[in-house]
Amino acid sequence: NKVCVIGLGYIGLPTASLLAIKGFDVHGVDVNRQTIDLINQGEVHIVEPDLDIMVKAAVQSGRLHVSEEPEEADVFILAVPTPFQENQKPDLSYVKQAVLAVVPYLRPGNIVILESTSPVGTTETATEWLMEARTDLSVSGLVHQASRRIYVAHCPERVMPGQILRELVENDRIIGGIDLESTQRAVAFYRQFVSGKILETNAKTAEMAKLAENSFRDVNIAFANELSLICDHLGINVWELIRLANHHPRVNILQPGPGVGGHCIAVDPWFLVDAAPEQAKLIHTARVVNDFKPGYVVEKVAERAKRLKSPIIACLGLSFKANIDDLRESPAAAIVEHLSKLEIGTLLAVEPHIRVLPESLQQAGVQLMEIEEAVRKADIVLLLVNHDAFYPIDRNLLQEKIVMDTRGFFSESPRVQVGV
Ligand code: SAJ
Repeated sequence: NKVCVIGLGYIGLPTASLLAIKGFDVHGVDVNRQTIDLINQGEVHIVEPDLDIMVKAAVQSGRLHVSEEPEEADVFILAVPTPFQENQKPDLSYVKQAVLAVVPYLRPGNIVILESTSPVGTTETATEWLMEARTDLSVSGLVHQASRRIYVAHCPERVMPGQILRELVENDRIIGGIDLESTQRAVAFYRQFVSGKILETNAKTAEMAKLAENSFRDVNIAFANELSLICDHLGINVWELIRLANHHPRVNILQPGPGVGGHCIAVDPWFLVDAAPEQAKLIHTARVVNDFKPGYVVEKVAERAKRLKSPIIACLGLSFKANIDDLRESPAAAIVEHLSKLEIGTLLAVEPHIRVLPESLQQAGVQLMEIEEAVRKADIVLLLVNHDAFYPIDRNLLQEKIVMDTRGFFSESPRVQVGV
């Protein structure tokens, strides 16, 4: 079986190397020349545990080769970006580019699988693009068309960054074909390397399932964030409140934070708001609540800083969530950048997972520092990311500091400014 994977990002590259390791002949395609050269040397451009070992093994086995052009294959997997800028339309240009790139190589019997998180209906639209370009092929179920038949399906990803390779194999997978035969052919393909359950449905439901999963999480995070705003208003420690409420056997309130980052949870709900603006009210409001938090944190810190003469503020954590080095779409990084523009004091940044500050923070005069030194120097300690690496910090150092904790990280310590 030969597989052509279009898009070698944090889904495409792990998928391509896993398939090669499992014995498939894999051809990977990307538009980025540097990515291609790196992979051909067995290196990776993505921070993901064990991925470099997998890619090196896959390339050395001779079963993974990558270039800028697709090749003929039995299965084509499209794993390209589907960016969505709030208040705009979903950007399907990368999907269209990938579909048109594979068009010349399609043969009867091929399966085309869209793995990118997409607005409901994208897989059907992509099928129309294919049919317009290749009138010699057919997606009709009629018997006399069997010899020209190709199959199209959607199979969304739900891997957790940091555990991608394990989850790719173990997670249950939803497979939605544009018709029953497409579903069944795609299912037969995934059964060859997925140990999780294979769940069959149609393409639109598969697209919707991914959006529902991440919107579910965003709404639940918004509920926690709204509780943090209410508790600040009422003078209640929200961390204590949630800990107590979660003792209810059927209550599981998530954790408030300084905002929702990453390019999944903060993005996918917008696909639903865009598709059903009149109906997706709770999902839309959750986005508004979550996107309100960064500005709220900046306002609270500025309020406290203004009461001090030229304060030093130690900002603990810049990444979008704990124990990773990804600063893309990170509320923590956005908060630090916003604070630097207010010029309310000296900003020290502590981020154990990076070596160099992003250009924007360097230019804003923010200094990257080890946690002990930053906390000693600071008047205000602002905890933005609950990195495990912050646990050892001596709590006595915090006694005479103003601690603003957006994650309930120090919540067991007394004298902690609640909420935020
Ligand atoms: N967050 C909170 N409070 C919480 C949980 C998360 O503030 O209680 C924040 C995090 O700090 C982060 C953001 O939300 O800024 C997203 O965090 P996340 O833990 O959801 O991490 P992601 O975005 O890396 O992973 C999610 C997962 N989806 C679900 O849990 C439904 C993952 O399984 C998906 O594969 C991934 O999105 C994706 O690729 O869609």
